[in-house]
Amino acid sequence: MNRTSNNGTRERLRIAIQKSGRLSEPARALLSACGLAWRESRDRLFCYGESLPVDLLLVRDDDIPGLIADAVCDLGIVGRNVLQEQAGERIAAGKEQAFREWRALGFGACRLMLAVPETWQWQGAAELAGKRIATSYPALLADWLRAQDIAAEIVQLSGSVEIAPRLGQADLICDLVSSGATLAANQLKPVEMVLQSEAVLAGPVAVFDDVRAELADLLLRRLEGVLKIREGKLLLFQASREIVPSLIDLLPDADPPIMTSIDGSDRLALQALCHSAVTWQRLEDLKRAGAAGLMVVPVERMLA
Ligand code: PRT
Ligand code: ZN
Repeated sequence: MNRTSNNGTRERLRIAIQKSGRLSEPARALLSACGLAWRESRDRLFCYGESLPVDLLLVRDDDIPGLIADAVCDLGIVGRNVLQEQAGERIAAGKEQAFREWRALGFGACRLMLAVPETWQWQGAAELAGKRIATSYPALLADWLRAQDIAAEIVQLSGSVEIAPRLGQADLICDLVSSGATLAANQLKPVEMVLQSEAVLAGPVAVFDDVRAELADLLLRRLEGVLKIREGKLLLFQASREIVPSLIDLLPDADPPIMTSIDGSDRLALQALCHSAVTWQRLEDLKRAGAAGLMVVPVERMLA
């Protein structure tokens, strides 16, 4: 499975993704949207790329940065929280950086938050001095505390961080939050944000110097196209030339429209790529401002 050419370079790109968990399905869906397809092996740990020489390795998310550092994998899809925590651990251990974030991927959003018991009348970060904070992210928390110039005790736990205050293991916690339901169920409230996270494409610090460079470039370009149009819609409409500037003001998140004169007249046909949902409200506003023949068209693919 590890195809190497005679001079030792790899001819296929290998991407590590989470085997099962919050990021596994969206990661596969995103790569599929980039035109990748695989043949699954029976053990379901390795998927051989059929449409392109890009294979998948299905692993635990925490293993992904290390697999990149050891060059077992070329790229990985992992939470920024995991990537930055392990980067912090490497710094603390005096190791050089071996991976970095290549691109944010727009899913798996969450925040690493400090959360305190609901009864705590929170006054600000200065209150943390001397307190015990339970977390699975000691390196990120230590960095944040250092930046705030606060000396607090970090209690490292591998799971169920949210019950630590009730068990008397800590005064507060530092954990990932998405909906906030887990905090509320444990009578905790979020007070300070340590990191804004989402799934990212991670890769080595240095660029590839063999065929993987081209494959990685191709993948990045396709990702760019897929992510750019995810929410995007093409808006088609007609308007007379003099009102076009006021219509463009109503489309703040659209690319500059392409305009074509209809029969050489002052009437223009316009097409604008909008980067967020085009709501009924927005269409009605455009119509009121003089646009006609409004049509919203989904975009399937884009290559800049
Ligand atoms: O088995 P493996 O080690 O691969 O998986 P895992 O259990 O370590 O990871 P998984 O699947 O739980 O999470 C993978 C990644 O998803 C994380 O590293 C984050 O980048 C991202 N992510 C997004 C989250 C959440 N949202 C999230 N809410 N990861 C964890 N949570 C947990 C959080 O720790 C807390 O327990 O969900 C709970 C809070 O959720 P809310 O909605 O109640 O606020
Ligand atoms: Zn994990």
